[in-house]
Amino acid sequence: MIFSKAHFSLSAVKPLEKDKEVLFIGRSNVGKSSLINAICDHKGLAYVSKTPGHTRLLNYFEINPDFYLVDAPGYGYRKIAHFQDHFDSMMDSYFQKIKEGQKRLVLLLFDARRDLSKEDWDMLEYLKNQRVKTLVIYTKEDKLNQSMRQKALQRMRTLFPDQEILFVSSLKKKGVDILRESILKEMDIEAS
Ligand SMILES: Nc1nc2c(ncn2[C@@H]2O[C@H](COP(=O)(O)OP(=O)(O)OP(=O)(O)O)[C@@H](O)[C@H]2O)c(=O)[nH]1
Ligand SMILES: [Mg+2]
Repeated sequence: MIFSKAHFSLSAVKPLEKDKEVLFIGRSNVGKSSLINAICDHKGLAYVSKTPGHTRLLNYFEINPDFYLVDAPGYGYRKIAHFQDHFDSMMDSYFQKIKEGQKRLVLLLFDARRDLSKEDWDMLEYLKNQRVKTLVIYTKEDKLNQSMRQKALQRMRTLFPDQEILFVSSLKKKGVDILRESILKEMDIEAS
């Protein structure tokens, strides 16, 4: 499996501008780092924490020399002074620097149990204005009971009628195979 070769490359404030990158975005604690670990089948690859706001930089995980998974800091965590400004300028610089021929995919993560927050809506709007394909991912699927699942599905169909959406559980490894396939397809990489 191509993802099992993953290793931590480095933390950066500025985008590294690799050929192929998958950027994981979502509010703090939504499960970005856990999902990277599940995709790469490697616990402890990305730092997972119960305390939100741990990650401040872009963390690059190399799958092969031209292909990276990028763990972004979580948004919506207000306890760190000036963090939002830092985050906004980091994102602007990330999207502005994308060059012709470079492949990018954004995975926008939402907690399947919650309504979208103001910051989630702002991020959706922001990403609409970037010319990068975005996949919406609902996380922590294992925490849903039958009625929550119905509610989440309904909400999802109303909010994103035309959008490809995936439910995942990093804990139970649910939806992870399908997500790997989508990533490889978008990055134009043969599964091996
Ligand atoms: N039950 C369950 N818990 C999860 C799942 N994914 C993540 N978690 C838990 O959610 C918490 C946050 O997970 P992280 O992966 O660190 O979240 P993050 O989005 O990287 O958080 P920040 O780096 O602070 O932005 C941890 O306690 C994880 O164990 C999941 O699929 N199911
Ligand atoms: Mg994290």
